[in-house]
Amino acid sequence: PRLDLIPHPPRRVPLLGDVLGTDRSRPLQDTVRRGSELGPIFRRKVLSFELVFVGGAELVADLSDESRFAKHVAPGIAALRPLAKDGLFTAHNHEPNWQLAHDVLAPGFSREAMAGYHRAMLDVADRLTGHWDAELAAGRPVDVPGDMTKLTLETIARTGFGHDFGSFERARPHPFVDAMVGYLSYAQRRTALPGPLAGLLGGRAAGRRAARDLALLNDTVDEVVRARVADGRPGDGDLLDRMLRTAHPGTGERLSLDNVRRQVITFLVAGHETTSGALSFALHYLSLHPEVAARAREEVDRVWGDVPSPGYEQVAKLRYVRRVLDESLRLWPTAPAFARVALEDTVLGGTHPMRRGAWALVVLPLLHRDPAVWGPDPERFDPDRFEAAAVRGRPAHVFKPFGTGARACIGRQFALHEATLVLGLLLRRYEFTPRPEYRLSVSERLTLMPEGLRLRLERRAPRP
Ligand code: MNH
Repeated sequence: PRLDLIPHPPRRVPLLGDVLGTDRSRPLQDTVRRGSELGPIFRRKVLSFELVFVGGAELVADLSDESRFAKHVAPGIAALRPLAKDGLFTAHNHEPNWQLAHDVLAPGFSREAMAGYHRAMLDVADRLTGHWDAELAAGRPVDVPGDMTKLTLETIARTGFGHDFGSFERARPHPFVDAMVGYLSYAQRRTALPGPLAGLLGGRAAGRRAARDLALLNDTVDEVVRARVADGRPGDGDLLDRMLRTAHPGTGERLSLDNVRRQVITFLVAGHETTSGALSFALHYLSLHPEVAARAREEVDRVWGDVPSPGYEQVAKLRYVRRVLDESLRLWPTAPAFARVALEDTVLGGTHPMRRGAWALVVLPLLHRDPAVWGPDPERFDPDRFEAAAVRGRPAHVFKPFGTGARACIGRQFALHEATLVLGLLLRRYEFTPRPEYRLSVSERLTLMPEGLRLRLERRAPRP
């Protein structure tokens, strides 16, 4: 965009730009704070590099025009390239493996495929409630982000790859999770302060640790793939099966073994961090809003009745629980930003000329709080914002937690099914009490998480 038209923070420092006075461990929330002062489009300078941020609904709608804009692999995602290379999430639009993998894997997210994953999702949820029952009996509050991460990692590993990390049987997180968190945080730090400065501040120890994390992630995945290949039996049509055995319907091409590794890493990472955060924020808000929790519980009791384990079809019927999730993702979209690049010289929103190849970051927490769309009190948690009539009354492209266009989230239905199922099961079984001293504190490692969230549980009286 033509930069002189775009506001920036008032005080700039020679050489460093707008870096000083920023919160390096929470760059997204820092940007959101600046953005709410600076307006629908603004820029921040990091060293000699200008980043352009967009949070206003009209401009985001324009950036969603697929004929003029496309996904850009911005620095935050580019930092994951050493790990995920041309895997689905980190691939450049022009890389042939994107289309190939997309076409081969899309049927893995069809309705039928999802129905096939349902049983495994229930099994993993049972492990969670088993663990929570034990915590409850021991009089301990539960570690929500920790346990949601175990749940979502087990779910994607089981449904996608027939692999069991044994997360609930471990006292410490699985080394894969530690390595992943380590690597994501490293990638984020490098992004917040790119170039030689990041190297200096990060230090060699950080680089060595990142290399170790990378090696562990690769080894874990190699082991999962090797086990399946050695096994020889076809799996039950899970994602790994599709990756290894399905030819492209048009060209007959297959994914290379190296690309399969990249896809497995991609799905293990992309398939659990974000859903874990979404569940955690939803539980946070449910604990703070007993009237919302009561309505949601009433729905679960009414729709599911006394069936011991709800069927696939019964999950989508939890309309209000789903709204709780949507509203949590509105306030805390756990993948909080994505980038759009101009495919041609164009004028963004009729005001900001952009050259072909110029790009901007969509800041979802700003979009999701634009008062022109969400009214005067966008911070208020209110699932009724997602009632069908209210949704119909809003323009398109105002709620984008799963991104947009051809590169939008392939796992959206998977995440929503899993999260709705689990919230339904938890609401049916427990009451959640917040700890009075807890104030929401959101940690960032490319994705968002309610840091330190613990809840006290009570077992609900068994239903008559
Ligand atoms: Mn998911 C892309 C958010 C769950 C696998 N995901 C995206 C994008 C967003 C996103 C935003 C687009 C990023 C961009 O434009 O650069 N994803 C989420 C959220 C949740 C989520 C908020 C949960 C809540 N994602 C999942 C799950 C899976 C998954 C579950 C896998 C099972 N996501 C992906 C993949 C992509 C993606 C793969 C890349 C798709 C592509 O580029 O073709």
